Amino acid sequence: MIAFLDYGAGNVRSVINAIESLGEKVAIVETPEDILSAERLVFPGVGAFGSMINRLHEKNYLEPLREYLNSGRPFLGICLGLQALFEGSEEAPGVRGLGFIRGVVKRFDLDLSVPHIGWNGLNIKKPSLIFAGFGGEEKFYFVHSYHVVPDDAGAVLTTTDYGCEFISSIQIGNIIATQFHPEKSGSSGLRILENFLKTAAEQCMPVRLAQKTRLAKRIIACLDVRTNDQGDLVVTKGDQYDVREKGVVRNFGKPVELARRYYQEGADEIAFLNITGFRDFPLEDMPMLEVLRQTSKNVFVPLTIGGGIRDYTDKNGRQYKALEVASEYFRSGADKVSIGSDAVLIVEEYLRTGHGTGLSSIEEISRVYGNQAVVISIDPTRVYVKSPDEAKHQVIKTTIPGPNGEGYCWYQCTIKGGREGRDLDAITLAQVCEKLGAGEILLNCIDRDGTNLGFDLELIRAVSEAVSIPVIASSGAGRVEHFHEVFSRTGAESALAAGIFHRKEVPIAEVKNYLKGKVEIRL
Ligand code: 1PR
Repeated sequence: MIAFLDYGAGNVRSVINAIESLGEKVAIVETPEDILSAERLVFPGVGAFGSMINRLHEKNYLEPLREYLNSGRPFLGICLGLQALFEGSEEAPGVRGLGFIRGVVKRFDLDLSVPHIGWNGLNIKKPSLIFAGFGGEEKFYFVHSYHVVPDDAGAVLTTTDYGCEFISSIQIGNIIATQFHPEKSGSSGLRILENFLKTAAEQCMPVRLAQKTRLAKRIIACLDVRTNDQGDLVVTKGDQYDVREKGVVRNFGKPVELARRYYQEGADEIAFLNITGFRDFPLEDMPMLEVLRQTSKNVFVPLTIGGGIRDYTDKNGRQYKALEVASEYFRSGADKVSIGSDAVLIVEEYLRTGHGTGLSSIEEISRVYGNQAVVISIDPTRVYVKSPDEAKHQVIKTTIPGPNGEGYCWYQCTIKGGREGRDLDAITLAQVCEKLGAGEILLNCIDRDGTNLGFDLELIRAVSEAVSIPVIASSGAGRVEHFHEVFSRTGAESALAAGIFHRKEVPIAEVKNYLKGKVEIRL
């Protein structure tokens, strides 16, 4: 039996699912005494350092945790569950951590995108039971803006390279903690968990050739989900956002089954977009929560969910915060939420007043769950102009002239699934969202969506150069070459596709085989 510390934030369901998939039983810690009597403890920290420590404090878990750690019984900390072991974090100045390891948690100070999101490798520094069965070249899923800096290097189990060499896991006796997420790292991650769960495993030291670890470019499968005219929840796919063919909503199958297929085929991440979320209220749209619960039972890569994440007042006048909606999604198995229409309205307000309110969905969700949990989904469309000063927006010079030979364009943001254009450009939107706390940009393009013509490289380049958070290139993938093109010619960290995967025109494995040797990927 594994005691499991759920302090009420973030997606802990995936860790429980991963452990249970290995045949182990999980008992959720309900009281401080449960920590003291545990024989094995798993602590999957998710969210932001300050709110995590506050929650642990409110639940009177801090002292029992220190006592448990000092007893030397087996402990596995994940992500914030590693950072919590330290004395404090730059993320929450003045908030004291558990102090089990001397040292602090620092924010990445790099020219690269932060958060560090994606699949990266390990430089193994000492033998450990968790490495049984490893070759040394495996990649694991990371998502964090902060990394631990111990005073003493003795605890370091692995390091990882991302602009600098940072500590990606520690081990002191039976206390093991990883910055990466084993529960989100496919079969390699499950093996780490399995090794930890075994009581008498051998200590192993897999050898990697002495080169730096490299962050892989991610291939993301996207499932646009909506209810069709028969009332079934289906995966659909539009052409330039029109999902109907001869008046009927296209149906590519059931979301849970398709997500499982893409996981097995090697997708590095799965995104679900509830494309009619802008008109329904997701907490009443329970099927999406159920889709997440079911998917997270056997899909062990990150799951993003979008659609309808905004404040909402129901017909009885009850107000719901976007944060509540997001919390429900995280509890059901989502790792990130993506915000579309609401982000546009928030940025418009920001540009009107010159500041954030502190109460917007982007600010509130990132404060509680961390920046990495907030993705901004942008649905832009090109607006051509003859000269840069013809529009008061961020205009780019284009090599694809407009219908009247225009040599410039700006990218107009839309809301409600592309139905309504707004007086705001995609580059400004991305920049303001980053300031407000967003951790990643999902950059669609209505003009390219479903066309198979390739990604809009000019759009992706312009946005990725304008922000320092990772950008997911989306819309238009039609051939394997398009993925290489987007990675070699823009700053995109990942590429998302839908139609070619749904129609089985280009399987994920074919994309990866083509990229192998050209671009760092997870095989
Ligand atoms: O505005 O916060 O409620 O979120 C709604 C979400 O639903 C947004 O993320 C928005 O992008 C999405 N959405 C709304 N309507 C549609 C539609 O298609 N009618 N889908 C829609 C967006 C675009 C991509 C697509 C790529 C790749 N789908 O996600 O998967 O373009 O497609 P391809 O590879 O086939 O070209 P809110």
